[in-house]
Amino acid sequence: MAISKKMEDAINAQINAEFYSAYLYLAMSCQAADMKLKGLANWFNIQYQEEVAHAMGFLNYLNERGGRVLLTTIDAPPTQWDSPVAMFENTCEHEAKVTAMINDLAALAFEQKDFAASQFLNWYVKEQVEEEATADEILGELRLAADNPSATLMLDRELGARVFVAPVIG
Ligand code: OFO
Repeated sequence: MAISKKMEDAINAQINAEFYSAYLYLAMSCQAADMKLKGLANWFNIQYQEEVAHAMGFLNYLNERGGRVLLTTIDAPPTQWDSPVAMFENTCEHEAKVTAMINDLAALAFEQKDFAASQFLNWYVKEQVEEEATADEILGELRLAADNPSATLMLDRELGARVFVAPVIG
């Protein structure tokens, strides 16, 4: 079944949103590096790589379904956050928005009886649960450590242990 124009447009918008996510986390990674928080910089750098993988997952899927990928302008992310806590508050807000977009895509697939797209989107639905839970957990830990430099440093070490594992999408 050929992909509908509406689904094609929605996936193209999602490709742009995932690349924006990548850009946002790369900006956070750079500020963290500037603050000498190496672990935090590492964590956001890996998040950036994951977002590129998410974008590529949609891009490859649209190609596979015979749709036309259209790459559009990526908005500039903010360049400054007041603290690591502010970065994760922004991350949580942003991921909630992305979840809403993925849910809209899943609803569209369902409405159009595009079960292939539904199956493909399931991966992203589950991934968003994990994305939101992880960001929320780190935000909680950072809030607890906020006024304690040694706790912040310990947390930074933990965040430095994250490694990139290319996701198998779909
Ligand atoms: Fe692609 O999951 Fe975050 O934005």
